[in-house]
Amino acid sequence: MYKQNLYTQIIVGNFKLNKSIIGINLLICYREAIFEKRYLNNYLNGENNMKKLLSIFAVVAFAFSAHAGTLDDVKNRGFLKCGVTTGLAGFAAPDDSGEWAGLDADMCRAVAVAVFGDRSKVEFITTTGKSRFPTLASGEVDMLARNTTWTISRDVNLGFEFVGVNFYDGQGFMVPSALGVSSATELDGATVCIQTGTTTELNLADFFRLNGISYEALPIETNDEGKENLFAGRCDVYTTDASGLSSTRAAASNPDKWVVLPEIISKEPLGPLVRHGDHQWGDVVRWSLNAMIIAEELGITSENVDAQLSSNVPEVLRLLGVEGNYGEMLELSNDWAYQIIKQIGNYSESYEANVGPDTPLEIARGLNALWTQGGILYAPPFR
Ligand SMILES: N[C@@H](CCC(=O)N[C@@H](CS)C(=O)NCC(=O)O)C(=O)O
Repeated sequence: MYKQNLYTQIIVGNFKLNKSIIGINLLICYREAIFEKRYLNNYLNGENNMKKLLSIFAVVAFAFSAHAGTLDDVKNRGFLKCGVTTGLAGFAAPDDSGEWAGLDADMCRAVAVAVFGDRSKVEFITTTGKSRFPTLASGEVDMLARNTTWTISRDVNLGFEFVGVNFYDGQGFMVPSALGVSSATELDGATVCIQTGTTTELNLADFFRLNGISYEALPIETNDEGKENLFAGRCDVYTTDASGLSSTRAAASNPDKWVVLPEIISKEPLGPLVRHGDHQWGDVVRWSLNAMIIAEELGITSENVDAQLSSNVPEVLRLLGVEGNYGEMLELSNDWAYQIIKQIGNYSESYEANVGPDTPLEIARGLNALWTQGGILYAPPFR
């Protein structure tokens, strides 16, 4: 149902598609429908119990072949394909040595570690605001970790599953200090650089309409394009997630020439997402993120994780795979979370290294602090 809905949308939306994958999936849907119908008929016709049982097995087997499989695909391929931005320092961008780095890049690596025990087993695939969803839907990537806002239409209508939030954000505005503007409500008539295919594009329209002011949009495809246009004065304002503004400002030759206005006009909970319907894979990605958050709650870091193996705290022992069979439940090795913490670090380590106050982005923890420390970061229990 979701798949058909999704494919109709993709076709109507005139996205570039990987037609062969869609063809295969449609075939699977068709096969499923036939088996489900046959099973129902058999059942209604009162065939003997063995036949009923066999038909149930057939339906279950086909349901699995159609809806599960990403984890197996990733394992068989030998590496994860992770969709990221075209480059947004702090979230996902190549560092000085050409290695992808950032909060989202760490999310990709954490999943690679969960599956392979090796942070290098990931291919980073760049996506724009517009191309990210067709890229995920068509199977070109196994997941997105691309500062993507969790919204009802992306979750329900596009047929994706957001597995959690790795950065709570909100949309802001940045202008040259020389413009002498101190509030977004003073931006009547401004030219605004805005990335297409984003929530920020829609929020911008809402905000100006609500305030009875007008703007001229200068549509851009990537953040680099946004930077170029802004720095060259082709737009008066850049609006996007506040984290994106911090990243952009840090890249300016003289950051002090730019000011971020006080208004935050939306909620932008950014998180990793997968295709709807593959719950096993969704669980792997969800718990890779949760493992990093829980590790921070429990005070486990990449530095002390080995010592924590002999902790007397039951949840620590469960998380590190010393007790219980949580790895087996996920079809991963039992030390999957230990390896994430050892190779990537806990959430705080990733945050501080990529976007925190000591990085060029200088973003305080704020909402992204743990729920026990005044923020809203909260992971379900590891039990
Ligand atoms: N969170 C918003 C905006 C995400 C977005 O695409 N932001 C831009 C500006 S910060 C970006 O990340 N660009 C990176 C790129 O162009 O590759 C969404 O999900 O729609």
